[in-house]
Amino acid sequence: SVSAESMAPSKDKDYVKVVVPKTDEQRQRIEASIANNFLFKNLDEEQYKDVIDAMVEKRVLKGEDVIKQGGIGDFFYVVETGTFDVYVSKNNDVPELVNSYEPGGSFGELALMYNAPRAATIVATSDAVLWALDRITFRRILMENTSRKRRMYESFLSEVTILVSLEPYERQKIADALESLYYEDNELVIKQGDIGNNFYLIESGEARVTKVDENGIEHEFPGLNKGDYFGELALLNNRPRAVNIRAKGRLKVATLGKKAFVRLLGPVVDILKRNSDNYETITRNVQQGEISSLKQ
Ligand code: 1OR
Repeated sequence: SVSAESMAPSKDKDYVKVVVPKTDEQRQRIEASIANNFLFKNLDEEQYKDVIDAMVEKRVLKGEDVIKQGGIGDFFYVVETGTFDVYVSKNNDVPELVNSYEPGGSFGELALMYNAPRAATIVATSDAVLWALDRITFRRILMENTSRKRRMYESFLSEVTILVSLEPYERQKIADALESLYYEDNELVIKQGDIGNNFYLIESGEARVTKVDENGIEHEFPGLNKGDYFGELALLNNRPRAVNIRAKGRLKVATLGKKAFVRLLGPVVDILKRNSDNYETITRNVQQGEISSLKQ
């Protein structure tokens, strides 16, 4: 159900703000739907209000195509309720299932960002409620941030060994969710025994790895460098942090929260788990006093 649109004048001469009238209840539903979506982070109050003003509620039935591959990009969508499958057909072959979305997810940004045809077909796999944002508002408010972040992390992520098997689009989604943090020399990034909430990639600098054993003796392990990752173990196994990680000199990391880690690194979880088997070998060697050049 698409309600009537009205246009309100704005300070900027180049555009008129889109204002689709809505109830408080609808506003609350939008806010809940975008609360954990990275594309909506870092908006100022006015941008946030403009986005909510412009959104249109769209109800779809199970089996309906919301987006057709090859079509023209008109709206960006956020999922309030329901589920969706994503199909891509290459060279007119039979469409292949490549992705899916749940409540809180969003799709349809590519065609709007790059003035390109729709890259995929999106079909509702249940009855669903979407919030649609028009192309102009999307480009005016959400695009700058999104493309800047994707550009910023693009070359770094393409060099991270653990991520090489991912599709470029999967790395872009990781870029959307990353945040960079700086640590000064010797500052603690991860404390042994703590609960783990984040996963880290080293953007620049080095990190030291130490572990305190049952006798209170701290052992030093081989360090970590640019492109290496850490912090996955506690997230994979729901266990306390296994080691201390400290900055060695100035350290810059890109970090993902636990939810984003689970959602976005699903395709490489097996590799992460396989690599973590090596930790035991490294630990044994270090405890036997053979600090070797072994690295994961
Ligand atoms: P859009 O405007 O092109 C289709 O309309 C949307 O599907 C697209 O924006 C994305 O938001 C979404 N490749 C391209 N688009 C995808 C993909 C995808 N997944 C979701 N969309 N791939 C799947 C990566 C896991 C790559 C397949 C080769």
